This record gives sequence, C-alpha cells and structure tokens, in this order.
Amino acid sequence: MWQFLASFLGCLAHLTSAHGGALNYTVGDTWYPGYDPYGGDWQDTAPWMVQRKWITVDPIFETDNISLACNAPGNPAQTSIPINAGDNITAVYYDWVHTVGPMIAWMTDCKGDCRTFNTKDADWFKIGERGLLSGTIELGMWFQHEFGVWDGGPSLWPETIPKSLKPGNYLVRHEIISLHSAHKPQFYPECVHVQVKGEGTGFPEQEYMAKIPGVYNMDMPEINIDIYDPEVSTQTTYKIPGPPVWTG
Ligand SMILES: [Cu+2]
Repeated sequence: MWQFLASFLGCLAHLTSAHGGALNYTVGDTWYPGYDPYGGDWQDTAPWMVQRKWITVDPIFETDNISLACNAPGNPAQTSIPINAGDNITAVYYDWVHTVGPMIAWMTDCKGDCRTFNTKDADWFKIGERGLLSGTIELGMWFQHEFGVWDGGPSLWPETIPKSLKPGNYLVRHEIISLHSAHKPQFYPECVHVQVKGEGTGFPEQEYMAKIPGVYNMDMPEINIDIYDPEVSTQTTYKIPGPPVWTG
C-alpha cells in the first residue's frame, strides 16, 4: 500500500511539476524499461536495469553541477542494451511539456565496464542534436515542441549509433535543455548503458570531445538566454552549443 501510495504521489508530483525525462528505450522491437525516479530503491539491484539512477524529474539549473553528467545520483546500472553500430536507439518520454531549446544525444566510452565507470573521467561526444526546425526562437517550431505529444502517448527521440564506432561499452546520454525561463536554463539528462557491437574501428578525435559538466557556462549566449528579449526572440537561427556532432 505504501509503495502504491508513494508511486501515486510520484505521478502527481510529475504532473504538477511538469518536468520529466527519458523513461524507457527501444532498439528495434525490444523495449527496455528505465529507472522509475519514483519507483523505489529496489531498482538499484534489478538485474535488468540499463539506466543510471535518477530520483526526481526536476531539472538541473547549474551548468557546473556534477549531476549534469547523468542526473542525480547517477549510480551505474546493472546491465546494458546490446546494439549494433549503425542502429537506432530511441529514448521514450511521456508528457513532455516544454517546447523551446535543444536536445542533444551524447556518448562516452566506459573504457571497460560501465558498472565501475565514473563520469568524472568521461570524454563525451555528440551523436545527434535537434534544435530550431523553423521560424523564430520564441515562437518557431523546435524539435522539442514537435516531439512532445499531448495525447498521453509516448514521445520518441531516435538517434543512430555511428556506424563506424568501435565496439565496446558506452554510455548514451540524452539531454533536453529547456529555455523557456529567461536566463534560467533547465537541464534534463539521463544516461543508459549500451554495449556496441560491430566491425567498426572508428572513434572521434579530440575536437569532438567535451567534459560534462564543463561544456556549458553562463557566459554562453545560447545557454544564458532570454528568448523573450526582442533582439533574441525574432532570430531564426539557434546555434546548439558544444562540439560538432560525430556521425562516424
Ligand atoms: Cu519542467
């Protein structure tokens, strides 16, 4: 009963706070549940868990917050999603309500077992990013808006594991940045463990790499932004911050 009540309250909190995150993943026809942030600690040792632990759908506001890497507390998962280089991984969200700001998918090499990998040692590279699709910064169509469905169905965010990426254990980090509050960016990151298979030998050069936290700061006009400022609101381009995407 208490468990039921707790998760019921969790749902209410989710709806009233109007935040969220990557709750599940799909690869082909296979569905992988993520860590339910209101589902309880028993998930920490669930042998099927592929997502790093997170316990609130609230955003992170600080660009130097250590939890920017894989949310809080970010404990490693027990297992990983097997995926071939060149295949898609789709992150699944529900009830996503924010509409303005970029969405970026990142990866980092776990240099061995992801279960013992500390993201302080991570060099992250982008595998995909989605921004302003058309129109203006304030009122135009962002992928984040198009992606959010309002009928209770899942919001799907597919990205491709670069085809030439060398096999190994990696984290995939899905990050939504919401910019609807002036000068108060909101970061929503979640990480999933993946085991990449294939014949590739590729790996991105240093120019594609970033530290997280580190890649963003409040001196960046794309991050510390007021989308309602007339000088900004009418612009029709938005440069997604960080290194270029490595497509392999
Ligand atoms: Cu929110």
